[in-house]
Amino acid sequence: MPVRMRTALVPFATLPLAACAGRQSALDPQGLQSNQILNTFFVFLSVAAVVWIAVTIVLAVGMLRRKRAADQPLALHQPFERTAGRVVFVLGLATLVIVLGLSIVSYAGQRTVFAKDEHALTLKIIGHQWWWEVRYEDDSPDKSFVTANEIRIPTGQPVKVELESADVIHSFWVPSLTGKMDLITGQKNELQFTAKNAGVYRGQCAEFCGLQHAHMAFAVLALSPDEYGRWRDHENRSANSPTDPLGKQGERLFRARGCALCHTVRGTLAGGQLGPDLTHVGSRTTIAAGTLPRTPATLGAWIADPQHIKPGNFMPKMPLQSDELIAILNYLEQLK
Ligand code: HEC
Ligand SMILES: [Cu+2]
Repeated sequence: MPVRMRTALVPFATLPLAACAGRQSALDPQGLQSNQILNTFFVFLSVAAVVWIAVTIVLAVGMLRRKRAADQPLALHQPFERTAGRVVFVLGLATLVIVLGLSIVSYAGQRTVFAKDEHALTLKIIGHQWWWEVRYEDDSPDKSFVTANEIRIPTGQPVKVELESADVIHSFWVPSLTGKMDLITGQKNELQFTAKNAGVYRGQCAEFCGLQHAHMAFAVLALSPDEYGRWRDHENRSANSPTDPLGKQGERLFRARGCALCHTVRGTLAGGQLGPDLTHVGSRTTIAAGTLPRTPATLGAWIADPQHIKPGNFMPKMPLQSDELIAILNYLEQLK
């Protein structure tokens, strides 16, 4: 294709942006904060567009009505100089007013985006290379629990996430609900958001954090308050104990083959801290930080060779016989 034709096609490459909607889009806000961010964005965009169009028009007029070179280019033309001075002054003033106006719009927006609600539901989120630890902490420890890579929240209620990192800097970003915030080692950052509508929103680490950064996603499931309450009660319980022989064998192998060194399954002897909590892994929607949907097939493939699915991640390929793999898979599937 000739270069000129290719260049002419470039603007069309942005067309897919027009379809930005759904699970992960700042242009389709589903939270109070993301709504505010989008409104602020549109105010900035409109003002900038008006200024840009005005400048382009003046430039075009200037070019079309170009005067012939004067006989004495250095001679001053007093009335013209005065008018020009006034125009520059007025435009300078207009720039000042626009910048101040936009600052005010931006500050006003921050009141919503960074609002703090004392009664917010508080979660602690810890970034790991390359997955998310999610801690639901209650005043009474018997109502506190840990999960991973999935955040369930009630709609209509402010949610505060306290962000920390276990290793390098990560960034918490759910564009449909709110803006970004970094997770930094040794520092506590906070972000608050309120989901307006029930739905599943995708979040993504937004700060390059190593090899598998692109596979460090998570799901936010906004549920009705009733549904959320039921989920929380269930999630707070210890893991199901398998009753069938295969499941029992799987539970044994989970410890015997070393899985328990890195993973916790509450209510069992497995108490490892290096990897995601698996107490209710069977009811999560994805595995490996949003890399794959959770099905028996993907879970089996992951246990068989996690390095194939997510090269470089910190779960080693474990040498398992196929019958051992089947037993462990059967066990994990029961951890609903
Ligand atoms: C050396 C520590 C370690 C060992 C041993 C280990 N894992 Fe993992 N596991 C991890 C880490 C770290 C992750 C997160 C990987 C990622 O997503 O980047 C993980 C992720 C997982 C996940 C996905 C969880 C989720 O919600 O995404 C499952 C399931 C799992 N491991 C099962 C097992 C089983 C079964 C074994 C034993 C055969 C095992 N693991 C052994 C560290 C370990
Ligand atoms: Cu990252």
